[in-house]
Amino acid sequence: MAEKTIFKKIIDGEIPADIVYEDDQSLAFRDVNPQAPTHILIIPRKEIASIDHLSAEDEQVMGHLFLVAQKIAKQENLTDGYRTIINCGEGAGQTVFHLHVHLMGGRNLTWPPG
Ligand code: IU
Repeated sequence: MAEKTIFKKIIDGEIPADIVYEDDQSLAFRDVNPQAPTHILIIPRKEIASIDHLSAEDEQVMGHLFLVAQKIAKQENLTDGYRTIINCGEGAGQTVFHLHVHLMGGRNLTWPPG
């Protein structure tokens, strides 16, 4: 069996994380290396490696992750705006192969990202 990703270990409670939200389908926790005052990762409990690994049955959970992002943005008081990012593949900077939505805010975010 393939080695568990670090995020699967967080889901399974094997390693700690600063969890800010959870429900039956998702979990959200603070990034250990934040790139903005608010930098939270929202992940599905289901093991999906990346956007490239999505199938039709994942349509609902992907929408759910963005409703969670909206909820957390309110919770974090990101009234000036925020950004959601999903890196897909090493060339795009993905380092953890459990799909995750970065939710970033609390500072002026420039465009385009690097
Ligand atoms: P990426 O899109 O795969 O590059 O994002 C992975 C993120 O996971 C990155 O921002 C890391 O700082 C973050 N992270 C974490 O929060 N906790 C960890 O134990 C590890 C990475 I490894």
